[in-house]
Amino acid sequence: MIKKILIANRGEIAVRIIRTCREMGIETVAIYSEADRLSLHTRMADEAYFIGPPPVIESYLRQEKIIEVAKKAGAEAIHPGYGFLAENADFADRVEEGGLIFIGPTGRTIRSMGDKTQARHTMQAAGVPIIPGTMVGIRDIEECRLEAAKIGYPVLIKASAGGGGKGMRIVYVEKELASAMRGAQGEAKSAFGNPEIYLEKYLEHPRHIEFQILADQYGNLIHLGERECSIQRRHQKLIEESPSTLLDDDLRGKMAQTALSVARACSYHNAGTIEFLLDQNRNFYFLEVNARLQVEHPVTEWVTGLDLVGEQLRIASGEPLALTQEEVKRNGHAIESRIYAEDVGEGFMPSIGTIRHLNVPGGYGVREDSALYKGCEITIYYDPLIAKLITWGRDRSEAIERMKRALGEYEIGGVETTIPFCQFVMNNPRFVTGEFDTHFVEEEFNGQSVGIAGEDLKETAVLGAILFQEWEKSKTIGLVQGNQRGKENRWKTQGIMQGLR
Ligand code: MV4
Repeated sequence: MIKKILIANRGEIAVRIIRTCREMGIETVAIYSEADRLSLHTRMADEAYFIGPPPVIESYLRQEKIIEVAKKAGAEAIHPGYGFLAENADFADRVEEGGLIFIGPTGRTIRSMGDKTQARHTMQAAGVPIIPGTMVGIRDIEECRLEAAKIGYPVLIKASAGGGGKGMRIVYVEKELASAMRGAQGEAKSAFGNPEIYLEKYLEHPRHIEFQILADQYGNLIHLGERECSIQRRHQKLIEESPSTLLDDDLRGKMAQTALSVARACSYHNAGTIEFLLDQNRNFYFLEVNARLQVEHPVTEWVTGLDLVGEQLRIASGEPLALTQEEVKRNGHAIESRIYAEDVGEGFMPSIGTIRHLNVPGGYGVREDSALYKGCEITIYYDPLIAKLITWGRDRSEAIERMKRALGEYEIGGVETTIPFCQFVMNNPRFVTGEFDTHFVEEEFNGQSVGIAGEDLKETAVLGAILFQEWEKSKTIGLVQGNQRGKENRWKTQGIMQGLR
């Protein structure tokens, strides 16, 4: 077993990885930027090395520097977490060339899945269903017209080097095709350095469901079931859960076998995620491979009882999978609420500041993964995801009720957060009945609950005055939040406080 690893990341995921390492007796090496001198990951690791100024390009993305630190510290492996260098094929190669273990799949696997037209070919050859569309990149508008007519409108223009939604254009009628094509090519060139695009049939109301897989270096593969990730806004996931309300055992079984075929087809090892889109007739199509540990991995951990970071470390150490598919048992239901430092009332604008007040929920069936502490700074330099709140229930409705309870306990003072948005979702009838798709947020949420109107105005004014007094006394925004008269008043309260400030 690996004895010492460097964690090439920060925030909640670095803390998450350190925790498992400690349990397994693996020594940890943190790296930190100027902005993270006092951060939790810096303090929790056994050793920590300064790597540069706050901007990621000068710190967490410095490949050679990070590898040099790993060697100097005597680490045998590098865990990239998610984001930053996690899916950088060149980094994975460089780590291995430096005689270290990259905790993830090979650079070759990452590269082959990064090219979307190549991935479509590989998957088609493996008998995996892909969304109808072109199998090669498209260069000129005539070819584009021809192919779009063959596929049938609406079509979606995607970047060959893309992923995550960048450079995509929906086209409903032929006359919009030429300008959309030019736009997509320009965006693809500036975002990925490669202007190549291709076409797919546009699925109008898809659900986004992904399968977690584990694969060792000896060709053994298992799946750990699915995660439903349709509750998102502009490609930023907001709520995830497992299992999905849409799948029955038959469809789950078919998708799982397909996910394993995908992993085999790209010689995948370590923990990975296979993304699918499902159309309104529950036809499923391969979308992408995520060659990393994902933000939402805790929901899978909770329903399977497995520690995914532990499994990653064992696989990277060269151990064969310790369990067979038959030994994977799924139990109950888990939901994750992503807490971003964003102002929901201001179009999810990032909110920065010092955490002045913090009360973290707990109790039966509640897990909180974060790197928050009272006094920590939320800056503009890094991702606004500051915490993940996960609840478990024997069934979905118990997990939802527990999530409502936990969100109501959560007090974060000093920055605006998406807690009120998560509360909105937990109370939304379409979410509760499971009748939603990837358009849920744009259709159901328009920031309405943040405002104050009509009947509520008088009560709110009184409440605001009381709260203002409390605020003056305490001089902390956090105590004001703590004094709410019930969770339904929370947004009104925040609206008032904003007005008063
Ligand atoms: C699609 C699609 C509809 N039809 N492809 C968005 C991210 C990128 N990985 C692929 N994405 C989509 N591809 C076809 N042919 C809709 C999306 C999409 C989406 C997918 C998953 C989760 C959220 C999404 C939000 C908007 C669009």
